[in-house]
Amino acid sequence: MFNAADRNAPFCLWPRRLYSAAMSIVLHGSFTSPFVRHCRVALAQSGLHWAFEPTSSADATAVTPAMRVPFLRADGRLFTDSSVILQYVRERQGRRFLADLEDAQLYHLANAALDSAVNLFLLSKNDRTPDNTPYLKRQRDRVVAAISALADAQRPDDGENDAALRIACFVDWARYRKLYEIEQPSLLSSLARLNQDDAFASTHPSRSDTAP
Ligand SMILES: N[C@@H](CCC(=O)N[C@@H](CS)C(=O)NCC(=O)O)C(=O)O
Repeated sequence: MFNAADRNAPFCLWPRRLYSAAMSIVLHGSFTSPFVRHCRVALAQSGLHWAFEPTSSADATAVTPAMRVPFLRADGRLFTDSSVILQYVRERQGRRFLADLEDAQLYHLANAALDSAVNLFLLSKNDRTPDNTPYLKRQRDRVVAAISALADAQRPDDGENDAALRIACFVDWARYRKLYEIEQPSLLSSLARLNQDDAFASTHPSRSDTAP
């Protein structure tokens, strides 16, 4: 657990009961999940007082009916999907989550691809692959088609734009897991720009060294 009141805050180890009482916003999730990463970035950008509690999807089972990470406890409420967590954070910032139709289209396309890619990744651990399960071929085709469409699309470069962030979280995770060849210059240059923001760079899936 660490205090993440601002993006540069050092990690500090508080006894759990003190920390739970002091924090009214606690994000639960893993260090590698791209959905969790997007929420961590938005919270770091928000200036809100919040904390991160490393939580596995297995641990989420007893807490959230979605049985996944991330989930967020905030103001006595439980939010069980990254999209609604982002909406909560942006509204607390006085901003709209996904300001227009173009942003919504890009965000949801990247999200559809990310959902498929994560499912493929998890199923591959049980030897379910596109080669032995026809529906998974369709899932893989969706990921590949979406990567191509996202590479061709005009994307906002604003580091707090949730369409740009969702695409970047997807691309960085897929590269980290070595799942897809993503070499399109438009996607890589956008990723490089977002990496200039410490909130994004410090949450790379390899950075579980930040775990307390
Ligand atoms: N739509 C969800 C997707 C979350 C998700 O797929 N999380 C993965 C980790 S990256 C998970 O917890 N999977 C466990 C499972 O599906 O049982 C969101 O945006 O929060």
